[in-house]
Amino acid sequence: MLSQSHAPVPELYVSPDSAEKLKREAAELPSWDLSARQLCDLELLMNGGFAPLRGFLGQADYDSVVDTMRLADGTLWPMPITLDISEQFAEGLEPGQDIALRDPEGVILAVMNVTDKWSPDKAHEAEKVFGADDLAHPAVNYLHNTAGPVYLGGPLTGLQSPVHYDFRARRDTPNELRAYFRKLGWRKVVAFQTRNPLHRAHQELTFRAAKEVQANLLIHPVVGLTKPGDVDHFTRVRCYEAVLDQYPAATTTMSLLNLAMRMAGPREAVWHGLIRKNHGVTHFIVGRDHAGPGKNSAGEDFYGPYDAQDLFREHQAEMGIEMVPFKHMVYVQERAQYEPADEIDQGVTVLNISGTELRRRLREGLEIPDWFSFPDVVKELRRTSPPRSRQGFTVFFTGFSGSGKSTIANALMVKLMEMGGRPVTLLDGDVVRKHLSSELGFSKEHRDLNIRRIGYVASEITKNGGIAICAPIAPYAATRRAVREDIEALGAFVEIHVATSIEECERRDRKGLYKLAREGKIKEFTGISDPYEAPLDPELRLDTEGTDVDFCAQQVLLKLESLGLISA
Ligand code: PPS
Repeated sequence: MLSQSHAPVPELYVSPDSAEKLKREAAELPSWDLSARQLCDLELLMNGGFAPLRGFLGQADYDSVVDTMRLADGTLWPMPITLDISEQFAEGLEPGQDIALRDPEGVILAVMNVTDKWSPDKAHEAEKVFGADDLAHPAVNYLHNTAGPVYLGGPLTGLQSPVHYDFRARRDTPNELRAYFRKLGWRKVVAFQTRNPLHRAHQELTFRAAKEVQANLLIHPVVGLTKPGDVDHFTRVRCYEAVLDQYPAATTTMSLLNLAMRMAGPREAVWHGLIRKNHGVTHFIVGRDHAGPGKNSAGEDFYGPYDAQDLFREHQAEMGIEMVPFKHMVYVQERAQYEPADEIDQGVTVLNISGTELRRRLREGLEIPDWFSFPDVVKELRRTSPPRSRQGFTVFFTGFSGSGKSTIANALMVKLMEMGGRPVTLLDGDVVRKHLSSELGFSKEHRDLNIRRIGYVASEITKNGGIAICAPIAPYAATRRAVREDIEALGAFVEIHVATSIEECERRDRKGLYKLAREGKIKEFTGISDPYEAPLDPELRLDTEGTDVDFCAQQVLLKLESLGLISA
């Protein structure tokens, strides 16, 4: 029978006095600014979460971990923890040299004695560790498109832990958690790993798992890096705090784990188990498709639904942590309770809401029933994902000078302000060039910079729930697409092509600029002596010839309404 070991797990920190001295000396060393993922890895290396590792893997350990899931000495370790760097930084480095590892603010957190420097075979790493060299896997995509081409390995001297200002009271090192369990007399602890908000089914299954093995329960959510597109950890932690009230206080606790997940399914499950073992946990819940990365580029699952459980089971004796297989819980309407899917009788009504359906309901402000989640959890999720009609968005007009962009944009702004509800900001071409881009001219490079600046401001407005109306010429399709991508991560982007022909713009020549352009007095004039790439697929194309401004603005409003961005 497993029970918690009382010995502390080894950390890599030196004493505060030595750290001060080493920090001053390390200021002279070549230094590497850690990426977000490396920062998470470093924290768990230093605090013993990744014990027995004593630093980023050297080449022999890396090769062995990739091929056999074991360090070179045979110890089970399924995940390569590597320090990837640029060619440029690698150039001057020699094995034997010390380097300083810094956080994004430049604070030196650790010194690494570089023992190994090599260029990994990333395709091989992807095949072996993640099961396929397929960019649809988030960690494979990271490996090829974000991670540097050279790896460094070597032991670490920890000077200080990365600083967190959020949820400080909820973060514990492995030794802090061990001490907490010891103090409370918790000899058996079952951990639940999660990167999603918890709903009633999760509460039910974790509670049952703890009862089944007669253990205390640790909710151990990941707040480092999870799968792209997940609910942000601030929202999740508020949700977890709401769910925590549903457990008997004396039996359950929660602690946040600053892990950078890889979504590596079976290998990740074993890795998660080893990390939890280091945190003083004796049992670990492994569910269906644990740490699954979603579909591959052929639309199939990367791993079988029970591969993670099988691999964990195979190694659990060696790991010293026991798996509690997670049962898929479903809501049985007739009995008004959750039951394991494999234990229910035929003929009863089973209710379920998938993750996709939940997101749709949140987006559209639809009902989320009480049997599915807790009212406080739903309230938190709604606060973060209000319905589209309350989210920020950007309306991006593009067209020739004098096409009518500014006039229509102004009319739209006034109509939206009349409706009220969200702040509206107009980023008109001329206004932006006066306040944001006064030093820029009209070369391609300057126009692109100008549009990227407008895009940045619009993305901030959109993120914070406002309406940004932009009205530059924005002649280049690729730049408009880049702005769209930035904004769509935060809210809707509605592109409107004001399709007034160049002939009509020149005929109107409101500012007299076309005449000057024809005379060569203004160079690089869009449509006359500079290109304009018309949008191929805008959300709306406005034909201004023979119609008035009010009608054009009405068409935009109708489009916004059909997209669910404004409601009656
Ligand atoms: S861009 O290409 O999107 O950065 O242009 P934008 O910031 O919208 O600025 C266009 C306004 O600047 C005036 N202007 C010129 N336009 C095009 N080409 C040249 N060479 C040029 N020089 C000055 C012009 O008045 C544009 O205003 P709008 O409001 O579009 O008529």
